[in-house]
Amino acid sequence: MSKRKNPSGNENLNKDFCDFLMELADYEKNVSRNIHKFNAYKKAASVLASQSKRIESGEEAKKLNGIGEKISKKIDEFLHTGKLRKLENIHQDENAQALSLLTRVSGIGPVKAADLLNMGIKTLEDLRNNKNQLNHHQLIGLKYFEDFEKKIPRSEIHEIETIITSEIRNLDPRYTITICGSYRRGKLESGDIDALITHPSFKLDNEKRKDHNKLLKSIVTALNDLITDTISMGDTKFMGVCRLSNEHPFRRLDIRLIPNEQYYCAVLYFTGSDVFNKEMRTHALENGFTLNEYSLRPIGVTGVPGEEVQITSEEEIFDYINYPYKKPEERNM
Ligand code: 8DG
Ligand code: CA
Ligand code: CA
Repeated sequence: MSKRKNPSGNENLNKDFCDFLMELADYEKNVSRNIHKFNAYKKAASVLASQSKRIESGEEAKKLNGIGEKISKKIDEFLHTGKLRKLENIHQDENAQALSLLTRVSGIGPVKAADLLNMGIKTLEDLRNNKNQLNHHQLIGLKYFEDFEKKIPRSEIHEIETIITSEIRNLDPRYTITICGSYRRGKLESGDIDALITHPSFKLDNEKRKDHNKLLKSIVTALNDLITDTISMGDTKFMGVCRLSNEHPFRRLDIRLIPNEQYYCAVLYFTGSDVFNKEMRTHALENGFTLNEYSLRPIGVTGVPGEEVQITSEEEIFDYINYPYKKPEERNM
């Protein structure tokens, strides 16, 4: 794992707090299925990671945006005892451990994991013995479980980016290709590869829209040497598996074909981080705009979103909502 850096590029001095908060966040997502607590823990971890000083007490932490009474108490407990009773209990809880393991399989979410657990399926071996319970995505997740857990070094994504770009430009030099996600934020390692593609003729209101699934098909075909498995193939979204060479692990690859008008909102969204996206959406709302992965729209006096704003760069989105521009590397929250 790369060290979490705060925005000034320094090492994260609160990493031990962030680690336990992220473990609690995962627990809330996968076991309790409490999305509010999940978000609260992630937000708290993000705020602590962005501090340029070591936080010395719960009281000090509580002054930070996004840290309340409960989390500040956990920080005190951790500072005083070096551990958390809540996490100790979770570690002792067999069912919680099973749910955490099952949700590590690509395609198995918290609900599916709970179903499997109810059937007595708790381990990878149980999954291998009950393949009839799994869909195509989950079977691929199981098949490549070990490889999908491995982080992808930046240099490897760069090589994959070079191949994708040259193969697609071979089809048509007017394609624009952006690898988003943590790679675009400058991370040294990523969990998967998020490729976004657009083309000047790929417009929202194009009459020939129904032909566009052929575009994505031809792109995936052109990447035949790289792509090893298809998880799902829609008109605009490919989910699959790729491998640089026999010496490399199998990697998760998503390719999205985005209408031209929506490209920069999509690039912004899929660059993340998700905590950054949330903050930016909140800021947009405070400035009278609604922002999502498709568009930026002003909110009228009646509270109804108006026509989408025409956007031709990421910077424009920041400008419209009066938010100082942040380079992708500054969006690691
Ligand atoms: P990683 O793959 O290295 O683990 O990190 P990542 O690239 O930041 O995460 P990701 O799960 O691949 O998602 C890519 C971006 O998509 C993320 O940075 C922000 C955006 N995004 C959200 N919410 C969600 C969501 O619920 N699911 C997914 N897949 N992406 C989301 O803002
Ligand atoms: Ca990613
Ligand atoms: Ca992804």
